Amino acid sequence: MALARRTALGILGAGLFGGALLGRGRPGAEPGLVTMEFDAAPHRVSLLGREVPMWLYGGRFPGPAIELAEGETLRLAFGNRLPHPTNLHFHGMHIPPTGSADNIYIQIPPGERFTYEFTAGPGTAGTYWYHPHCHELVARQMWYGLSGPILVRGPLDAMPELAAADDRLLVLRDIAFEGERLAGYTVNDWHKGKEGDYLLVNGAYQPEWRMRAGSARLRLINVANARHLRLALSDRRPLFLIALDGQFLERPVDLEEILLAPAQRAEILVPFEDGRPIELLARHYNRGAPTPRLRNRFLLRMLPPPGTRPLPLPDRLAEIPKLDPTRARVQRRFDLSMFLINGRRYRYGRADVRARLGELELWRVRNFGTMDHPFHLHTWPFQIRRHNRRPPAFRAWRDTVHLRPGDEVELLVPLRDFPGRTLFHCHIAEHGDRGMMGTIEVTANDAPLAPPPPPICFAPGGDRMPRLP
Ligand SMILES: [Cu+2]
Repeated sequence: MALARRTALGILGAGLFGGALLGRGRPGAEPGLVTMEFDAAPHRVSLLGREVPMWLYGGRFPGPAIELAEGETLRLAFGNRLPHPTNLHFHGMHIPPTGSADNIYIQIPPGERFTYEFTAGPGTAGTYWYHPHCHELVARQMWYGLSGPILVRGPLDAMPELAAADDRLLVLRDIAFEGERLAGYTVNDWHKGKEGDYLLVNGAYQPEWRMRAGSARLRLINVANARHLRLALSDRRPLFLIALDGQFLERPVDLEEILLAPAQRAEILVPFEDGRPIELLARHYNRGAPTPRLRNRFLLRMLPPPGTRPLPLPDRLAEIPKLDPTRARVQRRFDLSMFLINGRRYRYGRADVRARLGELELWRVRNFGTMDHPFHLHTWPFQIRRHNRRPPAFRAWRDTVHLRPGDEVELLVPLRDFPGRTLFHCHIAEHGDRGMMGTIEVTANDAPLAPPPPPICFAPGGDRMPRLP
């Protein structure tokens, strides 16, 4: 029974990635257990006519899709075959920040292995991603290829309007070359965040996909280090937003475009109205820093199947509880400026926020910088109460909120379920590595947590990547 279902999911998984064959969960010996195994290692990748050295998960670019159903446990045997330490962060997932789950204090030296294990709880269905979180090495490890998608399925996916759509994962990032290599780091990259001039979808440049249904469900993940993606469809067709940062909305929202800051996800439904091909476009976006001009006019072309009709839109999706701000007894403020949060640079192990498990907190985050900063909190999804004093147009769970210069957001943060020590930070990867990050400790009884293990991740120095093969 479990075997049959996993097999079915697996076949679907291959299609989800636009036909690419992927490493994926195998049926475990125990019911509800999905086992996977992959390493981070140097590989050469064919990209736009070049053979470029990169660092990859499981030899794939992007990394293998992790697919789970709510209630299932992932056991992932992970090996580090890089010449420097690394680890894994499961971005956006509401799982413990401790033990062998989303614990960024696990640091895996070169040549060693670690087995991650966690359970996707009820209500976690959605689109997430994984990447390294070894401080000061994050940006380079991501730029040179280390990230991959996570997909959790749940009961809502069985709705006829969703189940019949052509369900696809789109791992989006930019890239740049310097001869036969990926472009190396410059001093300026460490200031503004590293960007490229080509946009890729699942590692492919401007792919053409033959679609299999009258509507597509596109699970968009921005894994870029710094590139903000202002996405739209050709012919100014509307897109129907159904999920943000992995979590379903209450009902589809009709939009002309969507902005995805680094690390953010969105799921959209695209009806193929008239059988004409549709392109996914990235419009120019000014994030307060000079941005390399993109060479692509479009990211992806979708060719609808002949003779099919678009599926109806679902009219109800998830129930999202309304959080009561008067219940938020703890209020905090987070002032972002260049590479600092509340005037401080990240220091490993220093508790910048001490909080109590079970509290609902109100966080006011302000951007005093001259460039956009996406603010990310691990472990606990939050709701935006107000953005620049205005309530958002619709309710949503988020894990990364995007702030333009001068912006102020108020977040309602329920610190539920999982005590432990973890991070909040700017998700421009270079800004995080430069210290635009802080530590939050959440405990049930205010007792201090044991100190974290000594750090081993810190970069060997220099602004070039650690040596490639
Ligand atoms: Cu930033």
